[in-house]
Amino acid sequence: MKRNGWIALCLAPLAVALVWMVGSGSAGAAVPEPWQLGFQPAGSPMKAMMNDMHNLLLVIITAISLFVLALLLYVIFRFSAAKNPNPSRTAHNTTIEIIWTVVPVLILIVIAIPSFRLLYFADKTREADLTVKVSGHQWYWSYEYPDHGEFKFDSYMVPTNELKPGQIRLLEVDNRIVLPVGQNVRILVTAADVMHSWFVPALGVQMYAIPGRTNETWVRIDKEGVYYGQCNQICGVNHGFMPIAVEAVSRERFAAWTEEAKRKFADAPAAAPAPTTAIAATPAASPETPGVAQATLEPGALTVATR
Ligand SMILES: [Cu+2]
Repeated sequence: MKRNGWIALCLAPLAVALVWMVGSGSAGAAVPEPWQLGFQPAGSPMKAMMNDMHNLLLVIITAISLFVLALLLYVIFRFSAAKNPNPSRTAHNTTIEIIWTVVPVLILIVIAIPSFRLLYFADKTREADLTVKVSGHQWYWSYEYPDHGEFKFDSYMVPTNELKPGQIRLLEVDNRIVLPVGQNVRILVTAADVMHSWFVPALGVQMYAIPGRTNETWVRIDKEGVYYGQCNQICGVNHGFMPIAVEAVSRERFAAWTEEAKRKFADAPAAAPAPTTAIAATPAASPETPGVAQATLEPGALTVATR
């Protein structure tokens, strides 16, 4: 085979990988698909940057792997005992040592610059148009809109036997989190019981939900649609059954939805059970018990006021 033939043979897997990757990324909605290879289409600038980062790394990794493979093959054949009966006694070569030190450093710099840019871009938004609070529970999510009347609601998975036509098994929820497109949404993430993680792949958002701590992330959704995600921190027996459905709508529809939601969820308080510590620590706090008017659990101290 001529030299050109060898080069073509070496580059073929790279070309196949690129075509596969680009082809798989451009089809379908923001849901996982059977036999999917590559990411879901980007629904936010953050995810688009992540795709670019991934594509850059894939090219670099493939090039390095092919280069090392070619070197190995060359050494195996060219310097076999049969072909090279009198081995060289060379132990040092300053030029090649400088090259194999400097080139990897340059490669790491090429990777580090977009990587840090992406990390800081994804970290938080300085100008948030609105804030939503996400709380993880065993095993559902609850969402709060402090900028729109502080209404709050829970979001449970729709069980398989209650799915309506068109709903996606294990991903559809009873109450979707609704967000406006084209606006910077600050997302505060916490948990009520154990660690969870709020993960919506097409939006490039993944944030740990940790009890007693509020983590911050943000998103700006490019176009309307439904973006599905899941809890991706193993959080107990129903970890696989607390999906996330983000419905991105226009600003007008979002304004209308918040008005409607304010009324809908006003008289439907969150169904979450009260924290067990509070119940256990204040057994005498019920209004029926005479003599004990109030019991409040403060951090570190139990104060009981008697009449
Ligand atoms: Cu979870």
